[in-house]
Amino acid sequence: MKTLPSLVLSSLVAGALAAGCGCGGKTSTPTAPPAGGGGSGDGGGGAPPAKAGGPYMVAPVSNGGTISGTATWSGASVPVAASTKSTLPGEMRDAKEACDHPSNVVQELLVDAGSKGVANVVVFLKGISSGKALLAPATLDNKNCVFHPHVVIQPAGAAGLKISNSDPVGHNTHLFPKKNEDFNSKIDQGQAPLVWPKDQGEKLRAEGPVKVGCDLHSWMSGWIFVVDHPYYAVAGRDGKFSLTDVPPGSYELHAWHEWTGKDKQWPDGSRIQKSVTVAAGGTVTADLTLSDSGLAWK
Ligand SMILES: [Cu+2]
Repeated sequence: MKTLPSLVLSSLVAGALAAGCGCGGKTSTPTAPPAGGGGSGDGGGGAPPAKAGGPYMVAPVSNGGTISGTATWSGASVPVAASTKSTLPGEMRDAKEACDHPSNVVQELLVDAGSKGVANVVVFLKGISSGKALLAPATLDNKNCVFHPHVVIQPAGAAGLKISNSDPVGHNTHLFPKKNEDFNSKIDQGQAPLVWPKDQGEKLRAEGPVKVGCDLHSWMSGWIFVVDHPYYAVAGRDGKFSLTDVPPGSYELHAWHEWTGKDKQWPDGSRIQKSVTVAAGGTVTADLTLSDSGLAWK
């Protein structure tokens, strides 16, 4: 039932999908790159250098910086009139109602009515080799006949992604990775969580987005984004995001959103990048816009 752009103009709901951004919008432009930039973190009191090309290494970060910003809708108009019935994934009334009325489900593009903040933009550093500890492994839940959260980050080096089912009905979670291991399995009501990759010896190899669907409920749509370190964030309902404890240095900052515009130009969503330099204890602001032309840095 994915007609054109699924979109909801919704008022902010405290706590919902929040990325925990406490950034406050304060901008601090780094004056000069610290010595030993390029992500090795070996200058300015950052993390010690990691072996180039090796796996991510956890190391103490002192005087780390912050990269924060807001993603907002910048199109001439919001592409689709909001449905007053629309709700976020996980906010449906109950599973049966949700499964019986899939048209209520809005997932691909969430724009806040007041601020025009865009939820679910993934922002991450590319190629950072050492720093803070990996975050706790994520869980992708089948909840009220949608995936919750709608976009889930999975660190490549962490234990597998748990896939659970909180619904009183069965699901069949189907992942569509291009490079990582396939996954296609039913998960019954009350069943213990499954894990991707199924073979725990199998590591996720490729960073990037993986489409998720359910073979039993065609409207169910979600994304897993594989990142090989903990420096990532998913924009909350207000479009805000924040990467914290970043070792001082220069990095490639990447941003991704699934929105493909009316013409479906980007099968794997829209992705952009730019260089940023984080000074010791500093804050870099990296605001974004999203429109039918895709993502752009502001
Ligand atoms: Cu399902």
